[in-house]
Amino acid sequence: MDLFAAQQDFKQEIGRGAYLLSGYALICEQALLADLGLVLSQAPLRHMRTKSGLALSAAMTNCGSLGWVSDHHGYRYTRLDPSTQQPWPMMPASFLKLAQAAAEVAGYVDFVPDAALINRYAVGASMGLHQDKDEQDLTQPIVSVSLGIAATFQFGGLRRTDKVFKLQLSHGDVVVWGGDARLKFHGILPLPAGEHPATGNYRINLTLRKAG
Ligand code: MD3
Ligand code: FE
Repeated sequence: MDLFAAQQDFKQEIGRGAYLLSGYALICEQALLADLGLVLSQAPLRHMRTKSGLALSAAMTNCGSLGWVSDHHGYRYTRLDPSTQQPWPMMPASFLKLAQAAAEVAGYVDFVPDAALINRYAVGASMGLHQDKDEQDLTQPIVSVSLGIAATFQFGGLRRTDKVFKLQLSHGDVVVWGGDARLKFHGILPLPAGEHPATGNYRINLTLRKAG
């Protein structure tokens, strides 16, 4: 294999507009983890509730100028963290640079995320099939970064009942979701018990979005 082919080998189109960049976050893992710690100290993880009052099983927080929240009113993006009434912490440069580089590798130029949703899964935590459509401009991709214990991701179609395919997302994997993939149903199966040197007994997922 030539060098060019070797360099491209980590990139795999897993659906129209969706690109898995295997291990792409490992180059900046230490910076990501350090910056994540700073964000979590300012905007602690919490279990948000749905409109119907059920707690989401993944603990969540945000950084960037906008943050995704769910409560008895429903889902939306806010400028203030409802638990501190302060602006969400600034988006760390390590998050921004990684997301922009990944988006560009996948063919999405000029991606400027203004929101990073941080999801933390403990053993048994899951995320049911859903679509992400609370963002203003759905032509902008979402970049996801998986850290820690591997999880099984489910990726379906435009209808909840469409057939899903399963994909393992491991520590350091980055996926860019744009084009036709942007509005597809997706979710995470219950996290298996485990331990990872970077995150302990958790899986952490960052999703970088242009929300506003
Ligand atoms: C496909 N998070 O935060 S990341 C979410 O692992 C979310 O925490 C999951 O779904 C997690 O909304 C999955 C992969 C992902 C993220 C956003 C997408 C896949 C997506 C948006 C559109 C299509
Ligand atoms: Fe989602």
